[in-house]
Order: sequence, then C-alpha cells, then structure tokens
Amino acid sequence: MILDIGFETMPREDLEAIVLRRLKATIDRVYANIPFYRKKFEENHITPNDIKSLEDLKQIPFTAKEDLRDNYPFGMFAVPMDNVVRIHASSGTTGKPTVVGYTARDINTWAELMARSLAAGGATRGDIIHNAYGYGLFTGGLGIHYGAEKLGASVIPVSGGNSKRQVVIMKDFGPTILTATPSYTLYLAEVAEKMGVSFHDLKFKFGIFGAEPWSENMRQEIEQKLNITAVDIYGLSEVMGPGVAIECHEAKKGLHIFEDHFIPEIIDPGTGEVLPYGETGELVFTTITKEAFPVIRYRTRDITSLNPEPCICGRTHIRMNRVSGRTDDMLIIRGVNVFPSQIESVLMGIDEVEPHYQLVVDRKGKLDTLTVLVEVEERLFSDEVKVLQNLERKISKNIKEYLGVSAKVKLVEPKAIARSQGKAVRVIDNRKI
Ligand code: DLL
Repeated sequence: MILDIGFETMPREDLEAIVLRRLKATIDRVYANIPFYRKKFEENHITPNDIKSLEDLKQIPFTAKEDLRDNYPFGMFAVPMDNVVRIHASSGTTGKPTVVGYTARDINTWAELMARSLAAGGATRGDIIHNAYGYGLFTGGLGIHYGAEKLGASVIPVSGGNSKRQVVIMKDFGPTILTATPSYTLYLAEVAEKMGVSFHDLKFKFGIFGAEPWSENMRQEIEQKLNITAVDIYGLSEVMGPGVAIECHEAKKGLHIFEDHFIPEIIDPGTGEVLPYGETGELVFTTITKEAFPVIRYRTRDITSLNPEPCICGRTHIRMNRVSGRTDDMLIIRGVNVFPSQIESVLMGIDEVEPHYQLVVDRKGKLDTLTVLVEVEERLFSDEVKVLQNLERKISKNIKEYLGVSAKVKLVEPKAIARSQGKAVRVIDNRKI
C-alpha cells in the first residue's frame, strides 16, 4: 500500500522543485547554526547563495563520521538543547559513539517515514507488529515503534532477547508482521523449532528486515523457513534511523529512498567523484527536512548503486540496490578485496549449509589467512569424515572460483557460532590486535 500517494508517486519534475527548495532552506540553516559547516563553507569560499541548483550541491565538501566524532556529543546540533526531545547514539566498533538529536517535528517526520516504510513492506492498520529490534540508544526499536503507531497498527514492543518468551508471544498474540535483524530472525526460528513451534503455523505474512547486510539467498532462506514475504529496510542513525529506504513488497527489487527528505549520491570512495546511476560506490546522503541534526553530503561508507527505472509499485522515488557491504568492512586478503556478503552468497548457494557463519582473519608471519566457519546440518556429523572433508573442499573451491581468494573452510555443528540479538558479528579480524 502507498501511504502518501502525493509525495511517493509525485512526477520527478515536481519532486525536484520541492527538493531544491528544501535543500536551500537546509543550507541556510546549517550555515547559520552549525559552526562546523560555516567554517567548511568559508574555507571553500562558498556561501549559501551559491547553491542555486541541485547540481550545485557538488561544490560542498563531504561530511565524514570523524567530523561527527570531533564534535562529540552535541556540536553538530542545529537547534538549542531546549528544542531537542530525543537523543540516540550508534555504538560503532571503534572510538566514541555518534550522537544524534531530534526535535518534536523530527520525531514526527521519522514516524511518518516509518509508517510509509511499513506500508511499503506490506503492513496495514489491521496488522499486529512483533518488533524485535532492540529498544534503547539504537534507533531500530523506537524507530519502528513510532511508525507502527502512526500507521495505526498494533505494535508489540518486545525488543531483542528473551527469545523463548518471544516465541510464546508469537504463538499467543498472533502477530502478522515481524520486524528484526535478519540474523536474529534466523535465531528466533531456531528457538521456535526447538520449542516445537513451526512458523508455518504462526500468522506472520510479512517480515521487514535490515540494520545489517544480508544476501538475496538469505532472503529466500528466511522466506521459506518463516513462510512469509521478506523485504529489506535500510537506514542509519546519522541520517535518521530506519526508514530512509525500503523495498516495496510488490517488486522486492531495490529500496525506494524517500527523496522528499533525503538526497542520495553515489561516489567513488577513493576520489570522491560523483558516479552516474547504475555504478557501484559509496552512498552519500544530504538530509533536507531535519531540524536538530541535518547532515550535508554525509559519507555512509555503505556500498551500493542507484536505479532510476520506474517501479511496478508506482512509486517515483529512486531505488538503491541492496547494500553489499561497507567500505570499512571490506577485508583485503592477500590483495583481494572480500566482502562478507560475497562469502554469504556462496555459502547460501550450498544446500547442506545453515545460514550461520563467521569469517576469521589471521596473520601468520606476513601472510593473511582467511578461515570460514560455517554451520552445517547435524546429520552430516554422523556420516563418515570424508563427507565433511568433501564438503569443505567444495565450499573452498566455490569461494576461490567466485572471489579469487583461498579460504580454509571449517564446518561446525549447529549452534557452534555465537548468536546475536541485534546485528550479527560476521568478521573476527585478529590482524588489528
Ligand atoms: O541500523 C538503523 C536501522 C534499524 C535500519 C533497523 C534498519 C532497521 P545504525 O545502527 O546507525 O542504524 O547502523 C547503520 O547499518 O550504515 C549500514 O552499514 C547498516 N545497515 C542498515 N540497514 C541495512 C540494510 C541502523 N538493510 C548501518 N542492509 C548502515 C545493509 C544495513 N546494511
């Protein structure tokens, strides 16, 4: 269902006129209220009046995660704290977290975009949403929650963890939509199975999964296991939280970016050059309606491409393809660039393999080694050792063929790899220690 027909199906020309107007207002606001941006503009001899067209945005330098850290915690807020009603933070793996703020209007905008997102993913007012994204500083739980209420659906704020209780709630309350990270979803499926509960007997119709990279093969695995339609939702706290972009359940082919609020660009992460539609690079966002925490040309480090082709759902907003990884997730193993999602694609193409894996990178002398730990069906462990060895060899060969990198594959029993209640830990890089 398209919740906001006016904006979501607006002819591109009309949309662009609104975007330009909103961009100019945002530029004026950041220049007047955030010393970091004023300084950047002055250093580059730009004034807000120089931004006359959408093309002119390219004159403005990028904003990086380090810039947010340098201004920790509230230095990038464009409004006095009196007007900030909510604070979230993303933990990050290194250094200080990035802190973001919202005015009452920002919270309302976010709820509207999340309501649009849930509707695009198949939800209606009549649905019960089992929201297993974590509640707290992470934007997942509360972001989905306010959107669900705005849509008029019933939301179960179950958060992450206490998985057995989650399964009981699923059985007793009959939720029809599941929202969670894909990895936690698979863990919930395991817990349910152990408790003798089949997802095929539950009432779920749609699942809205994101917050971490996942492959097309993983989608199929989840859809089959849970007997649902699964869509991909994307967002990041620096830009808003979940609901920056979402797939429509009609096409399930790329995520519509809510362009009446965010301007996307794809750049070459090395040179910063803006790339044409279809080319893969780093995603950059400019927010055009946020009050408390606007960002201009923010480098997400997420790798994807943009697809301007019309969609069967009728939305005119551009689509981004599935995020294949992050510039800082990319492993360089003996000179070969490897993304965890590429390995995931190879693994999920093999029948005996379970959707739980971890990559371990070590350095032996000067040589980097990659070990792929992957769970396989329990029954294989009762077969002859040769069966396991042959499977390890087959996976290793497929990885080599597909990615050009040699990896040692180690098959492990179900549940051997630690489960996460939020974002999965896919890589252990012992080289950094
Ligand atoms: O993960 C917001 C979110 C919550 C999105 C719930 C979707 C659902 P952060 O914690 O700030 O915000 O992490 C943002 O997570 O830059 C991506 O690297 C990654 N990410 C988010 N969604 C996807 C996705 C939330 N669908 C970072 N596919 C982003 C791949 C994703 N990666």
